Amino acid sequence: FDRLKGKTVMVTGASSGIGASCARLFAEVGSNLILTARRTDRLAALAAEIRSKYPQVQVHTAELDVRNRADVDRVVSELPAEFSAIDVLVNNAGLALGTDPVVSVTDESIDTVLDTNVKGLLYVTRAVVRGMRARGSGHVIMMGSIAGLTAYPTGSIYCASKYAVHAIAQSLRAETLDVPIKVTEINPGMVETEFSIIRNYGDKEKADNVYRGIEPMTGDDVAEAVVFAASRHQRCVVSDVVLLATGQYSPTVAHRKE
Ligand code: NDP
Ligand code: 8X3
Repeated sequence: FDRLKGKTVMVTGASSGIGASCARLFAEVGSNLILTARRTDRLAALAAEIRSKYPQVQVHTAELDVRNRADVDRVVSELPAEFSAIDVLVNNAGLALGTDPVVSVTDESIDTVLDTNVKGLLYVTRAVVRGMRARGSGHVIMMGSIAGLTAYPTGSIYCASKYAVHAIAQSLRAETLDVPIKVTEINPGMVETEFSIIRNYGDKEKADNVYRGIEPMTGDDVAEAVVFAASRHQRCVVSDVVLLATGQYSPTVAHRKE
């Protein structure tokens, strides 16, 4: 992982789960970090933890709601000089809201999930790739999902958002071959983070039920794949990674121990 030492890595949604795990693992391999999310208290605590453990790692935190187009452009354009050349963007911020069938899907779910997972991801990608293109290199890592490969009942909006991530990744890859910019999609299955708590509006019992009888992956498992992809030789692109919990086949098929 020596190739990542001294590189500048931006992680969206770094305040929790997979994003926070990515931040910790990139720090471990010596990358400097731009950590963004809405919950700045969480970012500050994570930055303090990383600085004390890895004093050589530079960390910049910024409050950022990826749905706010103007804020995305401002945060990227106003980065301190030492962080302005982003080598790796981890487009991780995202969520699902609710488990409703199409006929009763809520306005809140439609707007929040598509605004965050699709439009927000595009705003951040656009703002960062402009600089990568100008500098002649870069790597964009998209947090997709197996929900972006197989749609399932009660998943319509979330699945649609992750199918869109897959499409954006493919378009971006084809558009940036000449630079070249690397584009990687990471598509995890079950990962125990705050994802299911948020999806189920804080209902811990429903969230726990998602992982009933199976050992889900952790954010660290996903971070290992992200750092692996980011650390390949310049001649090699990890284009797609699918990660499943052991015993899981698809979003809806898993062997559960009773
Ligand atoms: P968490 O809920 O633990 O983390 C989600 C992160 O996204 C938080 O840091 C949150 O930060 C951030 N976020 C949410 N909305 C916004 C927003 N509008 N602007 C900026 N940041 C935002 O879940 P995960 O770590 O599991 O999720 C990370 C990614 O992984 C998501 O894209 C998710 O779809 C994907 N994924 C998750 C899987 C799982 O099973 N857990 C499986 C496959 C993919 P804050 O609230 O502070 O803004
Ligand atoms: C989260 C995985 O299968 O719960 O992206 O939709 S799933």
